[in-house]
Amino acid sequence: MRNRIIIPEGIYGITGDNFAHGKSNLECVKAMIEGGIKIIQYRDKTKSIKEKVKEAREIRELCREKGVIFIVNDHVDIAILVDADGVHIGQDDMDPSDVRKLIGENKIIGLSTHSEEQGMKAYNNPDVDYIGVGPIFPTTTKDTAPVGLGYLEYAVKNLHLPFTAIGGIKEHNLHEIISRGAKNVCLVSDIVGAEDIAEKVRQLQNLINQK
Ligand code: 3NM
Repeated sequence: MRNRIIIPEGIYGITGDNFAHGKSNLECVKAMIEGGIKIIQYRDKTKSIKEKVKEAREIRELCREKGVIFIVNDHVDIAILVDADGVHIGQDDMDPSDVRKLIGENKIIGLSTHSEEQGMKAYNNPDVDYIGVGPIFPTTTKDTAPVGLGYLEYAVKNLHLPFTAIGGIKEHNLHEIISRGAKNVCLVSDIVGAEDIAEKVRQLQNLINQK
C-alpha cells in the first residue's frame, strides 16, 4: 500500500492577495519563505485561469529554488501543468482517488474536512496525505461555518495523519490551537495582511516553538 507523504510541521502558508494591501501573491510567498515557511499553497478564487497559471508557475519556480513544498488549491490541471508537489481539494471536488489517478503516486493530496465524519473518512483513505481541520474559528476568508475546537481535539486524538488546523486563527488565539497538540497551523489573513510578512511569520513560529 502507498505510504502517506508527510508534510512539514510548523506554519502552512496560503496565498490571499485580497488581504495583502497591494502586494502580489508572489511577493507574499517570497516574504513567507523568508520568514521560514516550508509549505506554500497557491489559492485564488477570483482570477482567470490564465492568470492563475502564470502566478502558479512563478510561485512554483520560487518554491523549487528555495526547497519549499508547493501545493495548488482546487485545480488538479494547473498542479499537473506546473509540476506542483501536490494539490489541495475540498469536499465538493473530485474524489481523492480520482485525483490520485491524474497526478500519480508521488504527489501530495490534501483534503479540507469540516467534521469528525469527514476527517475519519479521509484518515481511512490512503490517497489523502493530509487534511485541513477547520474552520476552527469564524473567518471571512472562506464561506464555511466554524466547527470549533471540538473537532480539533478529536483530530489530535483520533486522526493519525498529518493535518493543518485552519480558519480564523490569529496570533492572539494561536495558543488555543498549539496547546491542543496541533503540529501544523495555517493563518491566511493574519500573515498576508501583516505589514512585514517575514517578521510576522518569525513571531508566529516563535510562539509555536515556546509551547
Ligand atoms: N480553508 P483565515 S478555513 C482557506 O476550514 C480556508 O477548510 C478553511 O483563512 C477550512 O486564516 C480557510 O484568514 C480560511 O481565517 C482561512
